[in-house]
Amino acid sequence: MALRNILIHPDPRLKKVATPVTDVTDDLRRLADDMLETMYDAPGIGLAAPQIAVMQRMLVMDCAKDEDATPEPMVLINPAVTWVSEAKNTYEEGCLSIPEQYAEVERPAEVEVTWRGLDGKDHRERFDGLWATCVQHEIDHLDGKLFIDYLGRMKRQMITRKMQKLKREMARD
Ligand code: K1U
Ligand code: ZN
Repeated sequence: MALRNILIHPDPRLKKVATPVTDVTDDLRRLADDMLETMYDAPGIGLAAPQIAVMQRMLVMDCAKDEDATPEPMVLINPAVTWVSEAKNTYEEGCLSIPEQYAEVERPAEVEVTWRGLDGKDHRERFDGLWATCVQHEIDHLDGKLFIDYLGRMKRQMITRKMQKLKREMARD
């Protein structure tokens, strides 16, 4: 297993639509392991493959409540939202590609998602609470969308400028 570098916004790769996965291979299983290790190390509750510059439709997440809870890692290949609730939920979201910036985003409170698992089988599940917020945030990454795209132009520009400054500082160090 290996830690991967997480891309920081703005980066053109974070704006691209990722490509469907065709086969569940050992390479893909190794990529999933790396993604989970990178997510837990960050730390985060989700990570999408484009965030580590792999333009494939795969995401990992673990929204198990507290630090002492048993880990509940999930790997979703080619996920698709098949149903959304009318009820909405607002959550203060963060993003590992936009460090230390948080903003309230309103999304459907419940979603049904289908995906292929690492077992090669098709899965279908309804998510609510933080799991619902997280899976929508991660699927957005696969479609080149960031949580700041839900904000007004001024707020989005302010965050983008902060990230440009952060990247300049990181490049200097
Ligand atoms: O996709 C990502 O960038 C990961 C992101 C997922 C996410 C967070 C909040 C709402 C929706 C989706 C994160 O994990 S940011 C870090 C974070 O939320 C967190 C970190 C440590 C403990 C608990 C949460
Ligand atoms: Zn994110």
